[in-house]
Formats: sequence, C-alpha cells, structure tokens
Amino acid sequence: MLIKKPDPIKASEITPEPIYRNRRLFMQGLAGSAALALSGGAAAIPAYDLDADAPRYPGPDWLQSKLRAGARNEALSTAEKPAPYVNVITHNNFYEFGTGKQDPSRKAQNFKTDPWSVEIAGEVDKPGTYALEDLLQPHGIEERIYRLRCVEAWSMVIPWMGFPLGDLLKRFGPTSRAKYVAFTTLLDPEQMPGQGGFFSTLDWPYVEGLRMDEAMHPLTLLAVGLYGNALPPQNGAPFRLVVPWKYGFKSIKSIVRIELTESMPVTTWNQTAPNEYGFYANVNPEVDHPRWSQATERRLPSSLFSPNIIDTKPFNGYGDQVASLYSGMDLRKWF
Ligand SMILES: Nc1nc2c(c(=O)[nH]1)N[C@H]1C(S)=C(S)[C@@H](COP(=O)(O)O)O[C@H]1N2
Ligand SMILES: [Mo]
Repeated sequence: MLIKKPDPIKASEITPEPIYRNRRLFMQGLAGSAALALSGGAAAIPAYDLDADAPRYPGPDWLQSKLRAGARNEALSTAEKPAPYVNVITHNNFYEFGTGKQDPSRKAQNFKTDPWSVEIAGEVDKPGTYALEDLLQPHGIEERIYRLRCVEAWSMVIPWMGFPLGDLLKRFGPTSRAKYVAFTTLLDPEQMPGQGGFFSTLDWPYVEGLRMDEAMHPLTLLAVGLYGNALPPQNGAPFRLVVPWKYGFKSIKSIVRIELTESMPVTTWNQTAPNEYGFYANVNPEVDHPRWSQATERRLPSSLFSPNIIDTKPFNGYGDQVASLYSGMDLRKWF
C-alpha cells in the first residue's frame, strides 16, 4: 500500500542540499580518515572516483581496518558499472527516516551507529547479545558488486562491503528446528522520526525474513560498507542484509536482532499489504505488482532524456545461482 508507485522520471539527479551542508564537515575532519579508508592496504579495492562534494562515512577505527583488508569477490560481482556514489547515498528507502527518497540522507546523518549490539536468538545453540565488533571479528570483509532491484521498479548497481550471512549463522549453531531467519531493525523513535507520530507509516520495528536455505546461500550478504567505506546511516549502518535476487524491501537495514525460527516469520511489508508484497519477493518480471508492471525497471542514474529503462530479469539476473532453491514451487502463488 505505502510503497510508492514507480517514480516519474526526474529531470536530473540533483545533489541535494545536505550534501553541500556536509561538505564543510567533510573538509574539516572526515577527509583524512576517508582517504585512509579508501587507500586500501591490500590495494585490492579500487580507489573509486567519488564525487568530491559528497560526504564519506569512514566508520569506527576497528571497522576501517577490516574494510581496508577487503578484496573484491570478482566471481560474485557484476561487471556492470556501479551507480554514482551520490545516487547510492541520496536515493534511499528507509521509512524510519521518512518516505521521501531524500529523507534518509537528510534526516539520518546524526543516527548513532557506534557502539552497536546485535542479539542472536531463537533456534541456536549459542544465543546472546554481542557488540558488533565482536560479532564481526572472525569474518573477513569482501567487496561484492550487486544489482539492487526495488519493488517500485527502479534499480541500481552498488559495490557493497560485507560477508556471507551463512558464515555468521553457522557460528551460532542452528538447531534442527531452525527453518527460517527473522531480522529486526532498531526501534528508536527518538532517533528515527518516521517511527514516531500518531499516523505512523508501518508497524515498527521493521522485520524481514528468509527461509534457511536462502539465508545460507552464498550470495546472501551482511553488508557493513559500500564504495570501500563504512555504510552511510541512510543505507542501513552499521549492519544490514543484502539479498540481490529479491526485491529491495527484503534487504533490511540497521539490524539489531537475528532470530532463527521454526515457523515463517511475520514480515513488515507482507503483513502491511499481503496481496502486494509476498514473503518470498523474488524479482519476477512475469508477476506484476497489482498496481504496476514488473517487466521493466528504471536503472539509476536516469534522466528525462535518458530514462534508461531496461528489462527486468527473473531473480534479478541471479537465476543461474538461485532458481534451484524454488524448484517445484509455483512462483505466482509464492510471489
Ligand atoms: N529497516 C528498513 N530497511 C529497509 C527499508 C526500510 O524502509 N526500513 N527499505 C527497503 C527498501 S524498499 C529498499 S529498496 C532498500 C533500499 O536500500 P538503499 O537505500 O541502501 O538503496 O532498503 C530496504 N531496507
Ligand atoms: Mo524497495
């Protein structure tokens, strides 16, 4: 219901005001550490040509050194050109900070993402609450360049930094009853203006879920960065999910809880409008949204004169890797 219809094509992607306001901040303090974060000890992540005016998000020291040690996973990265950094950090869906595409980049800049802790709960041998630094400690970070296809029929290519969710889950010993994984975003109306007010948009906190085999799939990523740096708050800092073959709303941001469950979790968009947003939400050009076609998408950056409309691929182009997870399932019924 509330996810908006595909945007009309905009005349241009204009750098919004907060980016300019942030420029001074960037010049004053963040520049040094950002340059450091991008120089890359192993030199495996290319020094991206980022818009000089756009803010960088170096993240805490412990994360910077992990990011610097990261290398690109070429085999699991698309060769398509990533969207310009400024698009990735200013065209966002993060309803906790408002429903406009630029609300998150305007309103999330002071969102406190360090220290951060994550609870691992449910059907695991070793439940507990862990500081993010400890939770990530054994995991090496790699870069993966993925397509992100929003259910609103726009898409972009994003160079994420992260590690496979499956590697993390294995450490906590899923029990034989673990059939699904549920993820929860932070609930904090003080910091997240979209969660407050009488007419709230969604039932908070935001919850998403995966079937266990989807969660263990090597493409399923826990991201802590993009474009070689830490995640910006508007992109779900400090810790988010990225499931590239599913509509973007499955890729839940700013996770504070991961629970392994026996039954299918109740998830935010599915609960809000079950006829429009399924639990599976695999990208599928043959199953239209009740209010618009899913056959094509607007690949960002796009403009009035170059709208850049492309065909949507089944499973967002990851069918060779993931279609077998759904063999025998009617994907019209399980949309
Ligand atoms: N907690 C939370 N996670 C969320 C959302 C949200 O509103 N809240 N929006 C989703 C949607 S609809 C999309 S398309 C992606 C967008 O990710 P990006 O802003 O990093 O491109 O985040 C997803 N994760
Ligand atoms: Mo989305």
